Amino acid sequence: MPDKPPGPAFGRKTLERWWRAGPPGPFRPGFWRSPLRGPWLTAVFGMVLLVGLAVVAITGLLSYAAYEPRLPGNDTTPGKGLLGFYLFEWPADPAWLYRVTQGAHVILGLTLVPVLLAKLWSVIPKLFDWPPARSVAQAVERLSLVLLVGGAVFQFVTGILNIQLFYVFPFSFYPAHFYGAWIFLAALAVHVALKLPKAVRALRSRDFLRELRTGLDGTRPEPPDPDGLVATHPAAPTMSRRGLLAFVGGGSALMFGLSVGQTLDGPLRRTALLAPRGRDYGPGPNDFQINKTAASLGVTAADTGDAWRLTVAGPRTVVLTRAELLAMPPHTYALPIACVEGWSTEQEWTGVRLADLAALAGYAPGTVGVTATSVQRVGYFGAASLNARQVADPRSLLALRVNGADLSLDHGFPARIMAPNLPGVHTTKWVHRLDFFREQR
Ligand SMILES: Nc1nc2c(c(=O)[nH]1)N[C@H]1C(S)=C(S)[C@@H](COP(=O)(O)O)O[C@H]1N2
Ligand SMILES: [Mo]
Repeated sequence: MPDKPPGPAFGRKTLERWWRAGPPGPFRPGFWRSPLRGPWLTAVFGMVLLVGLAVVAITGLLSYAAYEPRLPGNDTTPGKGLLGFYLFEWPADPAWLYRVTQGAHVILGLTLVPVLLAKLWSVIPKLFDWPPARSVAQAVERLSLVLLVGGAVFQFVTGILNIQLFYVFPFSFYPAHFYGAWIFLAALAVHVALKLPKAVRALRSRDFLRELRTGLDGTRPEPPDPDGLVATHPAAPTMSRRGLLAFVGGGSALMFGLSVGQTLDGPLRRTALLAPRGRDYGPGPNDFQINKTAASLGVTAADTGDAWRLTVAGPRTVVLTRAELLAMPPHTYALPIACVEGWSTEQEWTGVRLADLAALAGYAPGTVGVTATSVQRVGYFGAASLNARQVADPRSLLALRVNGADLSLDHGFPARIMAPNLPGVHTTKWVHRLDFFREQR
């Protein structure tokens, strides 16, 4: 008969031990055993991400400028405050610019997904650093990492959901992705400031080309590092660094190869297996990608039939039938629809110059912007404004025809906006009102 009952299996002693050594599992240094983790590997992924994300960030911010949020009806982020500091008058030339910047934003973003995952994998032991905070400085740094990783994941997830599913959020994509970008960029700036010297040193610690020549046999862990990325009890390697880099690079190449086709017209478009707008619709003049169908937005034949009129408003207000528009001087230009989702397609549009319509409304072109309003009553993108430069460009049209045929209902019959270097979202379909306004800047 023992004189003392046995103590509880899980008591103060255990807790004390956990506090010193960390709870069992991933918090213990011996848990992470990949012999490939180390400062050099993390720095390689980090540098690729740094350069790639810089391009994604710049093209993303340009996309916001292309939206011309200062014009009536365009701003989805009224609370942006100083964050709009860099906005400038978006040019109409070159016509393909937004096609390239937004295509690069989306396709490069997709291409970086494997690199982002590899980078997170390479630093995962740090997530379980124990104790949670050794000093105030370290606590602040770890909190900034929450914003960095959380921000990156949020931006990639909202971006990818948007291009795959077209605005499925309980909140609007634009403000979420815009504010998320600034939070992420702020956290990234802090991270780069703190880590860049270390990353540069780590990169210099190994010869990249030599690493590419080293197979599994020669693969050894990096020397122990103060940050604890290198495993304290490394397992035997099952893959060389070269193999890992090839795996991640191959993943990126696959993402790129399966999405770049959405910006190419012609047979290569069908290679965009990862892109919902990668398919081929047929040879007809109206057989190209449709963002939102007329039916999905409740646009009916009654809205767009014989009773349809275009109201052109300025100092003079003019009401025109489609026949009257067709009687005005027609102009034809090949211009791309370049969607914020990254897909784009060039088609040949015929219609009336916006500058001619501005003149009808009593304005000298070059000084006025225009708000185009659709007959659409539900959903987003029923109205958008173009700046004065866009209105004045001779290629800016109220398009009535495409590829030699009347616009189909889904492509915006009776009339839609089509202009050079204009984000697709502002090529308003089923236009029934044009309000010209003097631009105040
Ligand atoms: N009225 C209206 N116009 C619209 C839209 C819309 O939802 N409603 N979608 C826009 C978007 S996001 C794009 S990319 C283009 C696509 O044009 P398409 O459907 O003819 O390809 O139309 C634009 N015009
Ligand atoms: Mo779009």
